[in-house]
Amino acid sequence: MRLPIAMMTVVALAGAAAAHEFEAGDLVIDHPWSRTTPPVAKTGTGYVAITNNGAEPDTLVGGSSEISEGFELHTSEIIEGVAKMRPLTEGLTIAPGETVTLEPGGTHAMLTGLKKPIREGEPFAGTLVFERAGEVPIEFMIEGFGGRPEPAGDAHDGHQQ
Ligand SMILES: [Cu+2]
Repeated sequence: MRLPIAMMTVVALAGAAAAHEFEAGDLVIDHPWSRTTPPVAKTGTGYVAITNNGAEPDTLVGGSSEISEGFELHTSEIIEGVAKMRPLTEGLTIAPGETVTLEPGGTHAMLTGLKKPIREGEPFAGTLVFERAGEVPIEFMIEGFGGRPEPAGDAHDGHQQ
């Protein structure tokens, strides 16, 4: 998705209460967020929008969170009507001038080996690792499961053991 800069500013202001962003070189990392999990969940998810204002592509290759053992990039695809996940082993490239959005039902960060449930009001620290921009410290805000519409066919429950 490509949004003009001016429009992004308006969106950020409109959501001022909950919006937060991080910058790393030419990258703007907008509103990393996560979802509450049931007490027994072994995995959580992370979402974020990343804009590349530079002249060179950069690639998100991984990351970490303080509440999980692992951090994997996954993408969801609908194959013959069934949502399936696959790891993005090649990373996620953000072309110059582009915004890449990790969101429910699409590409997301899988937080594996959760050390504790994710609860509302308990934001947690993490990092995103880029090929060019390097390791960028961020913080994930928490939204409840009703916080954003759940797309039909999101197979995310398939991850929760
Ligand atoms: Cu996943």
